Amino acid sequence: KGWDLTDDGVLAEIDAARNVSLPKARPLTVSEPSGTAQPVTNPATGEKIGEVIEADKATVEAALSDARTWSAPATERADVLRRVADLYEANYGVLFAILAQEAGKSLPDAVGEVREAVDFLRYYAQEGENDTRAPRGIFTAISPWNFPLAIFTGQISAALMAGNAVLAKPAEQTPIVATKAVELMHEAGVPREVLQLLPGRGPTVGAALTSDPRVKGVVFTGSTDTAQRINRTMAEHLDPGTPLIAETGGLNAMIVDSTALSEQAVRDVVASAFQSAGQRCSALRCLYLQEDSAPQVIEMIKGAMDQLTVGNPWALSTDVGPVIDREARDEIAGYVAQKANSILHRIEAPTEGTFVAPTLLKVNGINDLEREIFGPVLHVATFKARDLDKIVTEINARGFGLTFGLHTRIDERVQSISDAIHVGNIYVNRNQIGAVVGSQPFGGEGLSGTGPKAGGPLYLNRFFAPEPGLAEAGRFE
Ligand code: TXE
Repeated sequence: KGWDLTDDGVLAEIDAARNVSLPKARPLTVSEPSGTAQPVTNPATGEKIGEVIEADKATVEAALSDARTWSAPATERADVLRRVADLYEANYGVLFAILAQEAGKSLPDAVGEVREAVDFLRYYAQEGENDTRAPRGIFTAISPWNFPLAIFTGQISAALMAGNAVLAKPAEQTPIVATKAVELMHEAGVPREVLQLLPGRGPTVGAALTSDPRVKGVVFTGSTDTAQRINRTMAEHLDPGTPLIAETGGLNAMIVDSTALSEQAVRDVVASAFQSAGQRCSALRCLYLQEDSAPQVIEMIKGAMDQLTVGNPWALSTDVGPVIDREARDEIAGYVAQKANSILHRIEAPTEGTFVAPTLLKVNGINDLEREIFGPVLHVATFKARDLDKIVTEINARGFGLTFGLHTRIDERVQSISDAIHVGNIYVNRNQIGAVVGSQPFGGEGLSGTGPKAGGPLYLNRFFAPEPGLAEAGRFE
């Protein structure tokens, strides 16, 4: 089921949700929780929209000792997850409202996010309902703010489907949607001792949940740096062989040669680089254009950027909402200011709130990108046909392997570049955007993650206790 943003009923529901009071974010644990209150703000306006009680040490400790694996048969667990999916669908208005206000999601992005969360629930339910393997035990699930419902739900539903006890720590910025989601999971029948929510900071709650020897697995999505830190913590404190399933950042490239259909390529470039204000790990960061067609394609990209509306995520006319918080805005703005001499194009953005103007920067290649800039900034380089192999080598050598896009009408080129490039997801002549649960599993290689790909048939495997005699895959390096 989709939500058609031109349908009057859907619009009325969304309109009504504008005024609902948002749930108070708090630990949802077996024992009575305690902790300190922190404000939650709307990135578009800077206004306080609510509060979160962040779990303290005692609450984390109690959650660890109260946690129990899910003894219900797999078919029953699957039914409960399907009921969660139904509840998400029934509550879409309030979920959109939270996503817009807490995470700055535009309405089309919010639609996509709820859709993806529902798909994860139904997909893992179907994949796992006949599986008789045993769970590992307590699984920690640590999620980012950029898909605070979809990734959060995907991690938890996979761990639950395998029968694990789950301790979920959402990102600091997005505890409200996490609280709503876990309330719905409990309402659907996930026992409280099987799933507990522990909002709080990475270095405190996150660190505690990845260093306690009672934890038998960690599923993480976030930055590469944090994954590496968690990997070290786990190596020091947890049983050898405890899996870390990590999905991390990227430096994603696309090659557009002179045979490409330029209208289509430009549409895909602009969508990938600027949708969700560039805050997707799959987003295009470095575009390579073949020299002879580059000037024309760059003009077309500028024209398409001029059509984008940056602003209030709740307005249907908005294409690009705010970035997540002031810190992110200042970091991205500082980066662009440093590169002022390389700006090819930049459009208008509101000055109030945490908006960042979509920006096009000239570079020589991916090696000019010092790090992943998680915002609406696209880098563009040009190349000569004879240098294609060199570019592929250059992209591979950066070590990130998340997404890669290619626009060309030369079949042999599709084949040779797809064979040579080391990434988890390749997009040929289409939009370089994330996952499609079930049909396009998503995940990276190298510095971009450990696999297995989320939303794919292998994903559940590592959530189960290993079969005797089978070697465990390594950790994130
Ligand atoms: O990450 P952070 P962010 C990536 C994306 C970008 C990042 C954005 O590319 O790099 O995620 O998310 C917790 N011990 N992807 O800025 O800071 C922290 O509290 C334990 C990739 O939020 O790494 C939060 O809950 N936990 C992607 C979570 O880690 C700690 C899809 C992530 O925070 C911790 C989406 C610690 N010491 C985003 N420190 C993909 N590849 O699929 C922090 N945390």
